[in-house]
Amino acid sequence: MQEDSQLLIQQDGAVRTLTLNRPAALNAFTAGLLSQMRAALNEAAEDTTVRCLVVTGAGRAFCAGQDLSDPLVNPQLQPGEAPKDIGHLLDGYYIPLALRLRSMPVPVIAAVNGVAAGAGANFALGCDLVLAGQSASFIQAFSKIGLIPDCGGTWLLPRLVGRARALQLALLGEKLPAAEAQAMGLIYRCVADEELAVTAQALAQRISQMPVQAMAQTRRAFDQAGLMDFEQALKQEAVLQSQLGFANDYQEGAAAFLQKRAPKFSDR
Ligand code: T3D
Repeated sequence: MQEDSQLLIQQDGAVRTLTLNRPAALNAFTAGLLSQMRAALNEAAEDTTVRCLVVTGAGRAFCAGQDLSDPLVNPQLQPGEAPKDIGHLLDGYYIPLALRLRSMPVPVIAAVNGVAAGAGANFALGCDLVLAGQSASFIQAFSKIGLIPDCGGTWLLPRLVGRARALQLALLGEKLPAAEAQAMGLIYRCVADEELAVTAQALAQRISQMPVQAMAQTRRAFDQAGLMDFEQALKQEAVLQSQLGFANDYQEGAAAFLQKRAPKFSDR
């Protein structure tokens, strides 16, 4: 692990942990950090030793969203300088990152250790299970700088908490404490700050022993079912169940149940 890297990568057994590491800027995303995160997700997706991922932040924040001082977006224009098209930033960095995250072949846990703002909040919410420390918070900071939620926020927020609360969060841009985020169903669980890392690692180790291929397909089925009618969703279930029925994990899971022993899952 290189301590001076913007993204730290550690592995413990089948669990890989990616730590955003720009604590002085609250781990705000630069073009470099966005590229490193995408590359790390690609590597984890390719590496069959990885069966669960944890993403977290170094220092007191999870991620403050886009680094507003990054030359790619720097709005402090010189006289006569034309504004940059920030749509290119989304096309080139955030869209590929969000799609990569949402199509990982293994479950991804966000361990939100402090404030998660803007694209940092929506990157966390795009993960499969979101754990947060009690002092963490979520801020849809976009409205404060004249933007709309990105990194999947317009899709994720209404689905997670409904239109009324999604609009409340997105329009007002207020700080939502982790406990309230759990209460409204935005995240999985809020835990004591000092228990966050150990809880996230224990959950990841537990998941790494589970049938992760089926878990990744469950995420995919949920995401696609949101765009289908009931009958289409039933048919999608049949297609995916058919595929999984031929996989080793189903054979192993069913056999282990009948033989009254612990299963050993291996598909990915
Ligand atoms: O062009 C585009 O932007 C397109 C892409 C959009 C995607 C987005 O994510 S838009 C949203 C961008 N993020 C924000 O607007 C959040 C900005 N940050 C804040 O509102 C606050 O920092 C927080 C509420 C997150 C935390 O507040 P606080 O009081 O705990 O910390 P702080 O003092 O504001 O920040 C500490 C340092 O981090 C400070 O640096 P300094 O003064 O100690 O040298 C601050 O400038 C830096 N920092 C925090 N957020 C960012 C940042 N630096 C650059 N970019 C940031 N987003």
